[in-house]
Amino acid sequence: MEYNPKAIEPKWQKYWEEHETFKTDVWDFSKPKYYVLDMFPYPSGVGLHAGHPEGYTATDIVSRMKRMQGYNVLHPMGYDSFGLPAEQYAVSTGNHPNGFTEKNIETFTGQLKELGFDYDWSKMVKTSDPSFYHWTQWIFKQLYLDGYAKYVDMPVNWCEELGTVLSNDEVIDGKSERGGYPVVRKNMKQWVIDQQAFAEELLSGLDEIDWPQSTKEIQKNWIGRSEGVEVDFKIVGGGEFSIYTTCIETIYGITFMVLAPDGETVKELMPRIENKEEVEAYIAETLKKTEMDRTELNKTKSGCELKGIHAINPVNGKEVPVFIGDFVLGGYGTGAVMAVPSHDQRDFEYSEVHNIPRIQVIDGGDVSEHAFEKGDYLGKGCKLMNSEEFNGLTVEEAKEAITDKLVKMGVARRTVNYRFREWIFARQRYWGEPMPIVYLEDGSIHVLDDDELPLELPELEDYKGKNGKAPLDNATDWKNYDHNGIKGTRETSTMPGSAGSSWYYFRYIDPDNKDEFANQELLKHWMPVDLYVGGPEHAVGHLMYSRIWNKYLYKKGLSPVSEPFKKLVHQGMILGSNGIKMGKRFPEFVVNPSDIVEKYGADTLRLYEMFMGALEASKPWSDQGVEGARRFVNKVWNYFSNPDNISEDNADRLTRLYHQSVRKITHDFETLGFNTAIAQMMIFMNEATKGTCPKEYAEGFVKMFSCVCPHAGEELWSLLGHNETIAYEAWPTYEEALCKEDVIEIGVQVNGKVRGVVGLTDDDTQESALEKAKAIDSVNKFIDGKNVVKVIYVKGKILNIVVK
Ligand code: ANZ
Repeated sequence: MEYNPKAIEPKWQKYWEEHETFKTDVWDFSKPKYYVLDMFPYPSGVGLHAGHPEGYTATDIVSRMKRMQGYNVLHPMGYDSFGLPAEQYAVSTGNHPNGFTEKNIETFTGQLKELGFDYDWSKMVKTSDPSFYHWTQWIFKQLYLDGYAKYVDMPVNWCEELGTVLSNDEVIDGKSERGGYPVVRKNMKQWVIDQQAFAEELLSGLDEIDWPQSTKEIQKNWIGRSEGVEVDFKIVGGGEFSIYTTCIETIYGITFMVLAPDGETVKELMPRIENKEEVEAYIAETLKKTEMDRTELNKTKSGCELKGIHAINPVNGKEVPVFIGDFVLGGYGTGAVMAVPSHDQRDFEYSEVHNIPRIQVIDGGDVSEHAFEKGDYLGKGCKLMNSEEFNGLTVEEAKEAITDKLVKMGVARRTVNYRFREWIFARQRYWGEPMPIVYLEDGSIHVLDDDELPLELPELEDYKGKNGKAPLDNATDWKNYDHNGIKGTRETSTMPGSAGSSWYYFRYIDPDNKDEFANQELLKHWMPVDLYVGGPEHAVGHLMYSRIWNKYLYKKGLSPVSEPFKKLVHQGMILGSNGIKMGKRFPEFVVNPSDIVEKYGADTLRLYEMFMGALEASKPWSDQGVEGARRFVNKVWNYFSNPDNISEDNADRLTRLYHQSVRKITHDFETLGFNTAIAQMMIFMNEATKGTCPKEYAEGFVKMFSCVCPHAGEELWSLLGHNETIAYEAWPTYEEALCKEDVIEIGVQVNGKVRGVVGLTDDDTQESALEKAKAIDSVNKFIDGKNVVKVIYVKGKILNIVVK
């Protein structure tokens, strides 16, 4: 019988749909649970790309295996359906973005179904659906009531011409990326979420989860915890300011101070500054730069002195000049630094440009060419110099001693700082969740009652914001709030793209719940997610925000787990056949999964993407590879669809290989090593096709194969005489004893004389045979301490080791 994916693939997709094969009864607690999650796609206008099926096939294989192993599996799919492309479509056509979004969702769903994934579509969520964003708004409301969501004055990148706040990467050299209009830093009222409140738990939680080490590192760096000291410096002639330092041991090396140009201290000092004009011009320059531009290490250290201003070093009363420089950020620490050019490279460069002397205070390095920094001296036993009573102490001792002294003097405090700031939680966009917030006439904030949620997006005539206002500002009626005698104006910005995806994994468990975001008993049973697969590009965005929302809900007793995703795996990128990233810049390399399905079938595409290489690795697309995958599916099909190849006999030449294959494939599926699992299937097939295969092994093989190629798997299963789906059949088992290779004993010679006997199997190579021989004392006696110059190994016959 000819293998014909065009016939069997739609047939089984229809069967699964009609029989609700993959519908999960979440209330069935009789079996252990397994929750497999994919990062849900943004339903763009171009449909799936070749990268999507990669991660989705990986989770599909695992969820199919777990189901056969007796787990109650939840494997849902949905859409992250708020976002900019739909909004741009609405602006340019005047049509509501929902129509565009729904059409794309339909295309995506069709494509995903065509690939044979075992999703429970009854659990589907869409973040732009009011029944979903009802609860996004509700959780935001709780964050606000508990003081984690705040409305604060914040420095932002403001573009007057575009009338909007821009993110750092939308600004290039002080101009907007789009249009090249000037951008300035200015303070604006913003909705933010206080991430720092969760910093310690976010850090310690990393130890609880099975995530790639690199992703944990990225999160750790993003949080950027540092322990240091805040020290007050008096200004000659009155006033003071504080600095934050992580290197208090260098305090005797201060030769100047630097203030953030956009900070408060400079403003206060302005009347006393002698070179006001120069200072004001520099401040104006700074406001045009983004933080990214300002902190780049290789930038020249610009700035100017505040003439007439001197600060007093509290340890020795020494007066030092005060500068401003844009490498000091207003929003970090205290917005001021003590500059130690001998031990900080940025300060070193600044001192070169501005002709400031240097004092070395840590011994053991040369400071004439560049700074001798903490990375070079910490933990090396380096001692202090030029530091009065602290001379001779190690850096570590001095840190403590100097801090103690300053704290006792009442001019310093030990503090912890985090590099990540508030999460800006509002955008001047239409296609996002409306904020459940109203501003009353007296300026106070009113949050909507629960029965006013969801607050739905109004239809607009024009989806473009006017005069620098948010698009929702056009909705005059909607904006005016008058409810139960309370009058005010609604917040017109919407939540950022990452809001819905920060909690969607809860909603899949109970997507139709009208009374709460999900039933607590269900959450207790189903959380955490056992396996989460998605791209590494989400390391700090989505994967951090999800952990923050979960931490909050956990604290509040609404999430049963301290971490939402137990195990995380990133799939690698699928590159163009020339090894270049597929995508916008190289449209000729974009592979549309539907084209491959049309030509070869979904099972071939699935097998190919899993066989390309390790899941986590980036790998180039290869058309020959797809052909090869198709040949293998054909081979499996041709062999098992022919009843002449199936025997009733069980004592068979295939026994050992079958048991080894079950062991290896099970292990590899568990550890997401799909390429090696498929390689083992190939080894098995090569052997099997030399003769007949016992029915038991045929069935076991087809079960494993069906996880990768579910349509062919189901069809072969029915040809083997079954009339129900393979999806709930018991996973094949193996016996360790039957996996063992036959051992043959052979004599080991050293320089021609037999010195012992070693047991070797067919699998042993010259190297492994030598290793095993060395483990025998009577043999090793003659090898130890000598050079092995030659090894002669003839399988099953001789092992001769020549030593000198
Ligand atoms: C004196 C000093 C001497 C420093 C030395 C370093 C080396 P992390 O680890 O990132 O927290 N700093 C403090 N506030 C700053 C601001 N607003 N903008 C730019 N830099 C700032 O780094 C803390 C160090 O960064 C602090 O320690 C301070 O420089 C600088 F040999 O103080 B240090």
